[in-house]
Amino acid sequence: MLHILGAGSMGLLWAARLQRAGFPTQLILRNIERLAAWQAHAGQLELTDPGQHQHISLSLNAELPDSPEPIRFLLVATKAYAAEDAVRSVQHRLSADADVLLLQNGMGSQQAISRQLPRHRVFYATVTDGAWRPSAHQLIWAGHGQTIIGDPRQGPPPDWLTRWQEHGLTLEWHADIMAILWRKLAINCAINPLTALLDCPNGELLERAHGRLEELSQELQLLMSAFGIPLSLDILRTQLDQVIRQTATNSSSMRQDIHCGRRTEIDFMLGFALRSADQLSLAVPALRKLNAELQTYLATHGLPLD
Ligand code: NAD
Ligand code: KPL
Repeated sequence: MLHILGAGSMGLLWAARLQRAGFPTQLILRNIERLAAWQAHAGQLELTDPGQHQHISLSLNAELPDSPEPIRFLLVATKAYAAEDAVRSVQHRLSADADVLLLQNGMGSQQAISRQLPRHRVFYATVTDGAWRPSAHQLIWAGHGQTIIGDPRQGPPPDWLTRWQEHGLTLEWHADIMAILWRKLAINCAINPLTALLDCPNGELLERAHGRLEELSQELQLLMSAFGIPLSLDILRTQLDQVIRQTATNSSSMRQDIHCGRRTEIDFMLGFALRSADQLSLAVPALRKLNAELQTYLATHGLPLD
């Protein structure tokens, strides 16, 4: 049994993908109200995959964090700011050999959970799929992306990954997941806050924020290099340009969060980058200015600043 903590867009997408591939899943919902609402719909999920012209209906089991069954495998699919508390709520159920897989965007929550679970193997992932929920029981898999999984302690790939791949799940293993997370972080630090501040889709940044993207790329490259992440400025510029072009019509996750009045994951993007720069007394004025502007913007929208 695979336990999935958090039944939002990513949790439901993974539950659906795993269950359809033949792996039984169990959702863990936050409280009795959410469980009752889920069960009132008989646990039904309507999954629409417009790219594949598919509409699938499936039934997913759910339980509460204090359910008695031990957890052998835990997929954490909450937002970054909720992940530590969510894991704490089920920590007592993890069996000694349980593996944990973290899907959170940004950085910081992963390291905190690794510290929280020193005796378990905790895997990190970056995900570029796009999924959203028109309602609690409907999920749109808007874009198929890439999922890269790795072990921050650089251990070997786990057996479950091979089994999942053999059953058709497209997942990649990377021996240096920290480098992958840093690169994704750099891209998120450059794109997300600017699209939020300019209130524009990703593609418009190329015209409207070219100079700022360049300043940010330079600082992010210096920061990564200081943390031993090998990435030349040219490659970072090229990757950033590619992501902006490939996602030109997308609204970044931060812009979407702000539009919906939701807390953003800023603290796990710019916040993490600034704390990392502080650790090494590295000057990053462009990142700092961007963070200050975003804090003001969030405050004017009545949203949490972290
Ligand atoms: P979401 O808000 O849709 O889902 C998070 C779910 O976690 C919610 O249902 C919430 O109720 C639940 N939750 C929070 N605290 C909990 C707790 N203590 N116990 C149980 N459940 C709890 O968020 P999402 O879009 O699924 O994003 C999850 C992560 O994946 C984020 O870090 C996000 O940046 C990343 N991500 C999302 C997408 C996407 O397209 N949605 C793509 C790539 C990466
Ligand atoms: O990951 C993203 C996000 O919006 O969080 C990008 C790559 C910027 C795509 O929108």
